[in-house]
Order: sequence, then structure tokens, then C-alpha cells
Amino acid sequence: MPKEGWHVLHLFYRIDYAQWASFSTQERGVAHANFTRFIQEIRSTPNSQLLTFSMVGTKADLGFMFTSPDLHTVDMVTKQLTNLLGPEVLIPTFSWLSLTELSEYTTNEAEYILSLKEKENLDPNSPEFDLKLTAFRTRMEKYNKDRLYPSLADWPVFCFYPMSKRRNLGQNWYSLDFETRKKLMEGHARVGRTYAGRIRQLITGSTGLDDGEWGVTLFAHTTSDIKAIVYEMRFDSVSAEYAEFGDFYIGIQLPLKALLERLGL
Ligand code: 76R
Repeated sequence: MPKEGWHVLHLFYRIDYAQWASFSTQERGVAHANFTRFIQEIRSTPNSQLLTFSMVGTKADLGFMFTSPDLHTVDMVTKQLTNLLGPEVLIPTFSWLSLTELSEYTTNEAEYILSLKEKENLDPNSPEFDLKLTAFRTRMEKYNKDRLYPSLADWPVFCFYPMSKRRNLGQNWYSLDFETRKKLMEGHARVGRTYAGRIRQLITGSTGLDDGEWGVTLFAHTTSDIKAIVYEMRFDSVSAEYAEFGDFYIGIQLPLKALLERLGL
């Protein structure tokens, strides 16, 4: 169990249609029933969410995004999903393990108090000061809860890609001091916030867990919004100067029955 947050596993498969074609009608019926039953079972487990996608393009056919606090559960579910449609039907093509995390750049209480005193000139003993501080605490509690224990969106368009920050000589994110990184991240968040209502993003940390430092999961209603945010972020200095990206995956979130039909299973 992690000290806080959930594990997040992105898991993509190709379907071996030759193997599927070798199954009898009865075997296919059993495979369908197992698939639906297992996924519904996982979905009804507390703290575990399992999203299913039809993956667009030929990088993968079927995608899962799974959350669980327990690494044993992640391991078990991965192995069960792989065998869910019968032996060698689902061929793994990509997986990414990460953890939900709090941001080190969010405004903390001490900073907020300072800004109330110095920028807003509020007296710390005034009721207005108190009111603002209480509202801040409530806001931060919800914000932190949403980052560590997110409720995954059911929006149709899903985009996933790994991301790391550069560690080049003379251009190393990790050798910048905290204040500089915080300032740069403020610019990033400013761009991000203009996509409120169009993009739901989940940034999960994978340093030491997988081959890059974060998994970027975006949900949208149209591919235009995905393309727009990723394009616009490229101009923001955090991404322009420091970001390295892995492969991009696009999927469509579908209910189980529609998914099996789409996959031709
Ligand atoms: O969480 C927050 O809303 C607070 C501000 C914020 C942080 C700390 C924020 C806002 N992000 C944060 C951290 Mn982000 N984000 C990305 C990408 O393609 C690219 O160029 C980059 C991929 C997108 C599209 C995106 C979107 N963000 C991070 C981090 C961790 C950095 C670290 O700790 O060093 C990464 C890797 C990252 C990458 N970001 C937002 C968005 C959007 C849409 C927002 C606004 C969210 C909102 O306010 O609702």
C-alpha cells in the first residue's frame, strides 16, 4: 500500500484475431461472460476504478485504466485481464504504472496567509481574514482529495502519454531551484485552467515505477480539445524547454457491450 494515493495502471492490448477465430461459439460465450463479470466485479470494489477503451489506430486495440491502493491487486488484476478472453487472445502491447500524487507547487497555508496580509492588506484578527482562510482550507482539502483519490471521468475521448522533465547539461529541470520551478509551473497551470470544462487531466507520478516520470491522462469530448491543449502547452516554457514525451495513445471510452461489438469479438 502506498503511504497516500492510489496506483494507476494503463494497460493496452492487441487482439489476436486468429486465436479468437479458433474458438467455438460456446468458448466465445464463456469468454464474453467472464469479461463482463470480472470487469463489473472490479468496478464494484471500493477504491478501484476500471475504465475500458477501444484504442484508435494500430498501436493497440483494447485499453484499460485501473486504479487501486494495493499493488497486489494491481498485479492480480493485470494478470487476470490478460487471460480474460481465453489464452493468447489479448497480447499486451503497453503498460504504465504510476501513483496519484500531490503537487509540490500548490500554494500552502503559510503562503496564502502571507498573501492575505501583504497583497490584500487584511488584518489577521479580522473576520474577513478568518473567512478567507477557512474557505482556503476547504478548497485545498477538496483539491488534494481530487488529486490523490480522483474520480475518473466518463468522457468519451481518452489520451495517454508518458512525460519526463529534461535533465540535459545546462537545461536540467532538477537543478533549477524551487522558486524558479514554482514560477514556471504557475505559467503552466494558467494555460491549463483555460481548458476547464473541456479537458479533465490526471497527472500521475511514475518516477522509479516506470520508464518516465509522469503519466499524462487527458479526457475530452472531442479530439480538437486534446490537440489544442497539447499544442498550446508546447509553447509554455515548462513544456517548450523541459518536457520529453513518450508515445501518444488515443482511445474511445465505451460501455462493455459496445466495446465488445466494436472490437468484433
Ligand atoms: O493541479 C492543478 O490544477 C494545479 C496546477 C497544475 C500542476 C501542479 C497543473 C494544471 N498541472 C500541474 C502539474 Mn499539468 N499538465 C501536464 C500536461 O503536453 C504537455 O506539454 C504537458 C502534459 C498537460 C496537458 C497538463 C494539463 N502538469 C503537472 C505536472 C507535474 C510537474 C511536476 O511536479 O514537476 C506535469 C508533468 C503536468 C503536465 N495541467 C494543469 C493541465 C491542465 C489542463 C491544468 C489545469 C487544471 C485545472 O486547473 O483544472
